[in-house]
Amino acid sequence: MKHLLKKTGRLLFAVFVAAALCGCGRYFDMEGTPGNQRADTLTVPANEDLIVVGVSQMGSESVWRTAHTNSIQTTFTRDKGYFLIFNNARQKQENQIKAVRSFISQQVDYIILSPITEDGWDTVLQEAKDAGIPVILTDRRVNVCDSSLYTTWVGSNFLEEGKKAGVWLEEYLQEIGQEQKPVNLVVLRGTEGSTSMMGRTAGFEYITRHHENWCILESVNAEYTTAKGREEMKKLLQKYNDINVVVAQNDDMAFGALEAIYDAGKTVGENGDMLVLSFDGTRDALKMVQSGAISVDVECNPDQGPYLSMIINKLENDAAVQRAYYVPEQVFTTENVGDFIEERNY
Ligand code: GZL
Repeated sequence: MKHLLKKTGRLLFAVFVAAALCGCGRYFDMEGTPGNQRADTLTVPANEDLIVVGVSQMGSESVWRTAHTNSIQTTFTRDKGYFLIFNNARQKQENQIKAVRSFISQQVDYIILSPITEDGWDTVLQEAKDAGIPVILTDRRVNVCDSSLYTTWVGSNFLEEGKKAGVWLEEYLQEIGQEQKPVNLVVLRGTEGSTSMMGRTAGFEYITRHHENWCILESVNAEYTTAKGREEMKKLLQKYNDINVVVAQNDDMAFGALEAIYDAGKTVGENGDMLVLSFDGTRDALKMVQSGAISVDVECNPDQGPYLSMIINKLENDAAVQRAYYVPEQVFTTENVGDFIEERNY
């Protein structure tokens, strides 16, 4: 298998490092990358035929991210034949770049990258390519000049997610006979420059453009966090007294927005002052869909670990892989949420 050849190289590399540092065949995080969730030094027993996978996760900004991390960490385990080197970049691209360089210097077999934003990856991904290490993207995408700098990508169709939220609102307004009435919306956007934010924004706006009576009063960056969602929603409520719909591009921002709405003495839901639309579909949010506080939650599926290991298995056996793998997703409403909430494990 491919990584066996690399393993020999790694062993020689590890012996060299060990000899130099009187270690014992240990892997070092050569950059001392901050936020590394694993020990700075790792030991891959020489007698184990493990596939070494370096994972650069952008951070832990949301419940969804935690579930995404959990899916990866429960997939790439030693009993399944992997040695996982996992790094949490704490929302900083420069930490992700350092982590990727550390993986390259440790000559891992594969690099898995969940890029916080799309731009700024050409140089370090070229270094990975030059080192002969395949890079697999998960969740968000990268904007690079040479698409051969990564092997494939696993994630969601964010444009469709945005459209799904818009279509739900269209159908809801028709059901209550208000499809012609003016609708004032505010948008809490996710991380600037992220694939998910750009896709959801474009998808929702595609639907908005079909309704002259829909007006997006303001769209603000709330960074996918509850704190920023609360802070930005408070400002919007102070600025506008006629908000009909809040589009929160993830559940964490929706939670913060709801706090600000309640603090302002406003109500939400079918008979409230405004509707809250959200994305991700985390368990706590689905409880709010069940209660009507959140009107619709467009699922974003974080369970991408199994797809990533399927891809690595294909690559290990020189099998062809697709350029993209889309995870299955649905839309949760008060009508159907009861069928799914119990099985929600995040
Ligand atoms: C979506 C992912 C987003 C989630 C947020 O794939 O990029 O980032 O919707 C997370 O919860 O922070």
